[in-house]
Amino acid sequence: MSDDYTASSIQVLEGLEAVRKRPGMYLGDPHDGSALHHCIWEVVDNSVDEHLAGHTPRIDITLNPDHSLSVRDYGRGIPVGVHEDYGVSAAEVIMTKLHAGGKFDNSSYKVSGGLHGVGVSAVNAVSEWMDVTIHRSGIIHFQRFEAGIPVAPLAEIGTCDDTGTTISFKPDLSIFTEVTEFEFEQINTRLKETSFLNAGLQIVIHDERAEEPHVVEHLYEGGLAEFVRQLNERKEAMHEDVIVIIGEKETEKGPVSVELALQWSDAFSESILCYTNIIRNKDGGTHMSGLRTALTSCINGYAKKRNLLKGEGLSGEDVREGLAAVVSVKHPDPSFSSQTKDKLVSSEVTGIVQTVVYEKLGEFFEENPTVAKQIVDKALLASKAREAARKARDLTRRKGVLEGGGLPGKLADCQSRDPRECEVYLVEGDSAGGSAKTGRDRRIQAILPLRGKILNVERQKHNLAKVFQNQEIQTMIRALGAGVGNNPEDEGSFKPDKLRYHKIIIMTDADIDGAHIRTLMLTFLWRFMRPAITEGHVYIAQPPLYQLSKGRVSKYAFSDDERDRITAELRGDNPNAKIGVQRYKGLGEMNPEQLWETTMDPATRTMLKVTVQNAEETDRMFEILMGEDVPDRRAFIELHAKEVTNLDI
Ligand code: 0RA
Repeated sequence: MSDDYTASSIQVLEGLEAVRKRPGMYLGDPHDGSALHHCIWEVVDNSVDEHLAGHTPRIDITLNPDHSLSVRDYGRGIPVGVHEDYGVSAAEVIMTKLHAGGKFDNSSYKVSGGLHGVGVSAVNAVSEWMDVTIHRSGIIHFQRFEAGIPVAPLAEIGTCDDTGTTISFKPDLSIFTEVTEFEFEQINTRLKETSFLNAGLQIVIHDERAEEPHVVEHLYEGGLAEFVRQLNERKEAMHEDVIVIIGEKETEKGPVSVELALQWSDAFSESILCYTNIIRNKDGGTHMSGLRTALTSCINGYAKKRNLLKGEGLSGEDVREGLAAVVSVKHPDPSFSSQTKDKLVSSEVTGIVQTVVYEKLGEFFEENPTVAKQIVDKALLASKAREAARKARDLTRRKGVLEGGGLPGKLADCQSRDPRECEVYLVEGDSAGGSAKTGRDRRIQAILPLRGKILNVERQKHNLAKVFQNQEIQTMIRALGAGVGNNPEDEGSFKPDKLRYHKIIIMTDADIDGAHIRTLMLTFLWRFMRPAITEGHVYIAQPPLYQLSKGRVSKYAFSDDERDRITAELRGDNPNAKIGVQRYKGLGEMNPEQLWETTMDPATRTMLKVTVQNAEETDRMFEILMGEDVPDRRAFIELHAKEVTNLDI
């Protein structure tokens, strides 16, 4: 074999080893499920590229009973000929060499091969095994890899009369810990989004892990317009048709195209999703700012021209209230702020999106004056409501100062002033609050008892004044000391870097009421202090469900399974030892020492960290669970009832 071959195969091995050693750098966190699922997107992206190139109308994803996953497309099939530089099949090069995907085919706007980033080889490296099956030129080709290394060369194993590629892989569980199972909901949400963004692409997901296989199919001929319609599914749209804007501009780097769908509803939130070459940019970027500028100037311009404005102009926030929009940019050579592509920074995109949107939306308003008037009226209303909320909040702030220092009287604060080590427990009820105050480590743990059910802010979204006047909510805002409200441009809005405590720990009883109170608190935090959640400051305390005792030995159990395990352990060889079982219904039943020992001691406690996979889904969940619509809630609960394992009736 040539020296070149030896050199490149060493390079391949080193590359695979690097991925196995530092999976986090290539695929995201290997513990919390993000890298595990990233593996799927990486493999699917290759097939999406094959669709973008016009060669496959459909992609099948199968969750197999052995916990492997298969992705099948009906495209041209990965090339199988010997690659001249490497002396092995092109397929093997794609499967083993980092970043090889893009080099074989230089059509623009590829999702994979340098855009998402790492390519299928990185997934191969972290898989116990990966199989590739290629139907091409009438022949079925097959190759297996283990930990990224070929078990044998690509082999011909049969004949076929179709074309396409199937890649199956089983994640290596020595690399992925904690979350080790593929999550159907997460996969479904993401792939549904993929099919919205690729009008006409059929994506079929087969979950074959349970006895009863589950198949879900996504095919949206309407693309982005259907995406927006679904974002507004539970809202009252203000205009029947989704507005669709398409444009393209030539740049030095090649053509940049813009596709935008938008619709206003009677909602109070805004949700604008941004994509570059089918990849979500969750922090927006230049397409987002171009769109925002165009919206503000277009709507203000129209309102002025028609004499609809009374006082000053409408703010960006006002015109975006109730807006659902998806903007998808295709760019031959985009730049992002980081590896994870969360934010687009290509500066030329601002002007392109701005111009395209300004022109086309202006035309739409001229042709649809009734809709335009409704949109302006909605923005005027938003502007008034915002002014009222601002006044209510200022009043709250002033009152806080009058009461002395601003900290609420019910707060038992901690001694430390270093927020990084400080924790605040939001505790249900005064009696549990009392135990927590006595039991805590007063150096770093503060206790804020909250009385009864706090206000359901989901039902008061349109009445912000009422939210800010609520006693328990004022108390929370003042204790946390970081402002309130999710619009960073607003003075007094929530700023996570001002938090007085880096851990906000919700501690409620382990019963249905406790779960309800916890949800009310989370709803408030999500609607008014969202970064506290998204930046990982919110936790849920886990009080024990049982105390088990035998003689002087006593242990705590946090679940029924654990109760059974510990009971067996305490019994030892004597099946008749009668073990004392105390079921805790409320935090109040524990004395301060027990509460500290089981739930609050940082050295031994377990807590759940609140995380969010998908902001739109979370929004929808709060809307359904906490909002006004009873039939919707019933349907949601019925749908998820089978997932509920722990009902206490
Ligand atoms: C490189 C070149 C060609 C196709 C592909 C890659 C390809 C890769 C994957 C990965 C999953 N499915 C895929 N389908 C195709 C084009 C080869 C030709 O010109 O025929």
